[in-house]
Amino acid sequence: MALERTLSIIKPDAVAKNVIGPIYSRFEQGGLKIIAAKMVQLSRAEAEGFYAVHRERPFFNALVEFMISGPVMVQVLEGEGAVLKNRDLMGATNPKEAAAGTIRADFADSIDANAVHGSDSLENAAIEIAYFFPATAVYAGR
Ligand code: RTP
Ligand code: MG
Repeated sequence: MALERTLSIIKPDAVAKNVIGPIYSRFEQGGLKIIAAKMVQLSRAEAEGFYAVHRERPFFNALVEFMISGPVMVQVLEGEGAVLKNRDLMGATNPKEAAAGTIRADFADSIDANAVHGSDSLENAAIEIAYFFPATAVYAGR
């Protein structure tokens, strides 16, 4: 497996629930290193741009409204096979279907308020990291 980077977002529901710390522990216990992070309040345009691939989906407006409903915590995670590893730690999109012990099983309320976002491919990870972080903002001094 290769060393990869992926983009993670702790969504407004989980920030409001005060569970950034426990979610960060899941990443770290899963072997992922947080190499950049910032808390941001997304504008509507930023949320729409970030989720542009879903523009035609019926849930798009609800997704954007939710993502701008409060601050989010955005981070770059690095580790062996980080993209899939993070998706495994997150669990299924719908928390009702998420495996026990996953972030969504433990911290998400619904398919809309589902605690975390994670890049779904290495290609999208590079696009999403660049969307939020200039290269100089990512810690590279391992
Ligand atoms: P994410 O992008 O946030 O990491 O979530 P995901 O890959 O697991 O799911 P994705 O298919 O990319 O969908 C993005 C977000 O849209 C909401 N969604 N709602 N009502 C629905 O059928 C539905 N499907 C997706 C979820 O909040 C999902 O995280
Ligand atoms: Mg997705």
